[in-house]
Amino acid sequence: MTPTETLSISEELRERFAQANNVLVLTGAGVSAESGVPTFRGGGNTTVWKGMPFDVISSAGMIARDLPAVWEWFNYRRGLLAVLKPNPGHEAIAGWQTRFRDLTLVTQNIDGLHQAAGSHNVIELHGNIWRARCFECKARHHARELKFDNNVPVCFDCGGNLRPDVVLFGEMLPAGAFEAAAAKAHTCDLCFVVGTSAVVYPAASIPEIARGASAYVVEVNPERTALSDLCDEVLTGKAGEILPLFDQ
Ligand code: BJW
Ligand code: ZN
Repeated sequence: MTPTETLSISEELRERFAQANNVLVLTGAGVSAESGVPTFRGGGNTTVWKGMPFDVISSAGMIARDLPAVWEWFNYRRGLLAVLKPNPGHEAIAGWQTRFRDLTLVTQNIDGLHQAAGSHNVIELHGNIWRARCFECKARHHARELKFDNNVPVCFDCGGNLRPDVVLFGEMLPAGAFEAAAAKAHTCDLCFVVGTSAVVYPAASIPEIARGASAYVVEVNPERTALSDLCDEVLTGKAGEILPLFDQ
């Protein structure tokens, strides 16, 4: 099937949006691009850091080999994120919470900008850069409680080494997160896929599940992606420009 590709919202989609009860939104790095967060693929100045591609530095192997380097990388990125604000794309999605009987927001992003825009109960598939967790006792700590210097931060509870509470390549997703998202994908009637290249699994399977369960699937992205052909409609453009149009 070839999806309809438009710069504006079709009448059919406006009607479906007006009638929808159960809506699922899957977001990726592109929804935060207009806030100034670099994407992973297709540009962005953190794609390579100190000569290492992100899938090397953000990998389970690197945690095992060089935890201080992983902390240095994440400290650098927290520094970039600290001054950034949600954009109209995040805000539009947050506004949809009161518009539908059930809105499920599933994000691959670790930046916390959806929550900063007012979204609640966000399913974070890949963790959150503002949290750390203990290797030993598994306790989670907020980054603002931690002292960052050249050493690996340690747990207040047991003194064990901490790591960023994010999901790196080759690691399992947080217990229950994918299952909760997949269950909502099975029952949603409208599914938005916003700002993701849809190449990282299992996140990319969520719209596939929704489509398989007969949901109407809409992509919002300036570029075609691995998922475009599966979608019912592709809205070609920036999330911060397209998503607010639904409220006009
Ligand atoms: C705009 C825009 C604007 C620009 N508006 N849009 C099945 C097949 C093959 C491999 C696998 C498979 N299942 C699992 C795997 C392995 C692997 C995987 O998927 N690999 C593929 C890449 C081949 N998956 C995993 O390892 C996952 N774990 C797992 O499956 O556990 C089970 C297991 C364990 C062990 C062995 C086997 C299985 C974990 C994946 C964790 C991903 N982690 C990262 C890093 C997080 C930490 C960090 O930030 O450093 O998460 S990778 C990176 O990619 C990050 C993102 O969340 C993720 C997705 O990227 P995203 O969001 O799509 O961003 P981009 O940059 O790719 O795309 C941006 C898009 O925005 C573009 O399309 C732009 O056009 C668009 N855009 N401006 C709207 N204004
Ligand atoms: Zn601990």
